[in-house]
Amino acid sequence: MMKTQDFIEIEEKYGAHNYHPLDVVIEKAEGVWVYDVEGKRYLDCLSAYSAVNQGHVHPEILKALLDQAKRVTLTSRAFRNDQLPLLYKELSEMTCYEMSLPMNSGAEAVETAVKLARKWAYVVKKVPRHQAEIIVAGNNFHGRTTTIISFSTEPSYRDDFGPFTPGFVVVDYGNVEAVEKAINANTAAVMLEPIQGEAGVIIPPDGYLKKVAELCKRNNVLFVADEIQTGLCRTGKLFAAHHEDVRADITIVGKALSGGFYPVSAVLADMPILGLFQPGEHGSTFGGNPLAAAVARASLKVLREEKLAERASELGTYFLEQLSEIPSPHVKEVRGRGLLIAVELNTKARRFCEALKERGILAKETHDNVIRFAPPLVIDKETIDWALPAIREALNLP
Ligand code: IF1
Repeated sequence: MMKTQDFIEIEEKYGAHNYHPLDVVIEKAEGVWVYDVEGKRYLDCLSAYSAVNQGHVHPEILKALLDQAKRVTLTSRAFRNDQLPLLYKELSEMTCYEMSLPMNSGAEAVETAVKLARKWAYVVKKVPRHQAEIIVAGNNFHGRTTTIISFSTEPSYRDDFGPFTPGFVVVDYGNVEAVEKAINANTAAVMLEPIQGEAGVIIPPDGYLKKVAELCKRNNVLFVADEIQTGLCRTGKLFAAHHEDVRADITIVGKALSGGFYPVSAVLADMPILGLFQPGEHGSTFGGNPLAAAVARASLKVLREEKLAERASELGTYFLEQLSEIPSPHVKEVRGRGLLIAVELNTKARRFCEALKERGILAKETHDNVIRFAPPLVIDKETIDWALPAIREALNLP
């Protein structure tokens, strides 16, 4: 029988070392729980970075996947399929955007939004060709492609991978005046995460998103919200921008669009913007395939039917309150919205994540000193109450 250490040795020997995972080897999962190869159970407090908002292996999404896999999985977009139109319609009804464009990974959807904003700038705003600028925020995370890392401010994501794609302007996150100063006649878009996930669950000052959206409107600039991590109920609303009553011109979704079964992402916008793409200008072999569309339809249905936004809001408020009350010499700040919660420490977080793992809770540090608590949205109060004493113990290591 292969044990944890055997799997780790094989992985380290044959796999690229672009990650430093916790040493737990998961073999199955259900709801909020994952199980390792030794049979130990853990509460998943990462949810695959918010991809499994619906909980692991949700039975209804599983059924949709299996049913569709038996019929047809891939047609390419050279032919039509009977699932994609229904996904388009259901996405539109749920998100109130007129149209969408399906891709696979989050990074691909961000790339798609960048191309779309540029095309809009040239065709509609009449920016001189190849002069369009997109304003982004410092400490952003939008993915790993060469264009996206071109405007990353994290040296390890960027420095060894140039030359970079031009056309991006970085301003401080949370500062409206900085955006205002950066806007010029060539500005196509401002692209932001409504809450910066990877930067450590950074919530911008109240009114920031609203003011930036208004600024964009006044200056004929598109407001693009990357809701890949914050969207689809994670923060207690369908989109995190809704906390400030903002409707972005373009919203990007991914991760939980498939409930973790399969990479499915999409760009959402109205006809005057998304209608600009002409046949041949953009595409993907797997984007919008019938298996992806069936899985996405089921994933959206679960978000609606299980009222996961309300659940994230209620349980997130409770979890945040309880975490804030944990006395610990190491905690600097507890912050969050819905079930996207961060505990910022005044010391390195890794050993606390190891201690949590020993106590049956999987959480991952981000940026050295932040622990993220983002369980699947199907978690209940009893499970949070079960976790709290273990978290309290771990946060009080010497
Ligand atoms: C990794 C972080 C989270 C995202 C936003 C686009 C993407 C992501 C707002 C790209 C992806 C993931 C990627 C994953 C770790 C993870 C992450 F810590 F790196 F930043 F979630 F917090 N926009 N985030 O959060 O989506 O192409 O990966 O589907 O290791 O890169 P993708």
